[in-house]
Amino acid sequence: MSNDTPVVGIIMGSQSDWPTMKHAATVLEDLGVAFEARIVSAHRTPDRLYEYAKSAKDRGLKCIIAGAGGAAHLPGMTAAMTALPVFGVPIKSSTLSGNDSLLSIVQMPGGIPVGTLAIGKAGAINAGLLAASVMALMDDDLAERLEAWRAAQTASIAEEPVDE
Ligand code: RP5
Repeated sequence: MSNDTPVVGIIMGSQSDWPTMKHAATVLEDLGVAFEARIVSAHRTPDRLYEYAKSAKDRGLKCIIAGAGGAAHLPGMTAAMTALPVFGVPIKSSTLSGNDSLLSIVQMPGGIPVGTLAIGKAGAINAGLLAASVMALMDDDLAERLEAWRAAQTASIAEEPVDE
């Protein structure tokens, strides 16, 4: 992780979410966006959640990526306590394949927004990219790196399929 002051906070409800959420971290690392990663559970550590969300803006964070599974209240409760942009990543749960996580995160009441991503790895990657896009609005060098990242992705896509 970068030594710079974090501008993106990645939070997750459990250590078990990290294999998914590390994909958001990898994107931010690749793009040179300073971030922090913390375990913050809406249910198991509610006081930690309160402290994290309430202090986020004053600590310099510009947006938060929140991953949670099952009864996934972390993104919504975080958004309830900060006006920073919150991107929610539904973790693919073992029992309901992440449909529980998705519905818990996406169906917010009007007035408290959570930008909800896809279930699992793709959602975590895209949350990292969205956070980088937000930061790129204020950072021309990052905007260039983001354009380069996307161009490299485009260039990596073969025109014809091969047998694997
Ligand atoms: C949620 O419960 C976490 O976000 C995690 O996805 C899920 C299961 O947590 P563990 O029982 O694996 O710690 O709070």
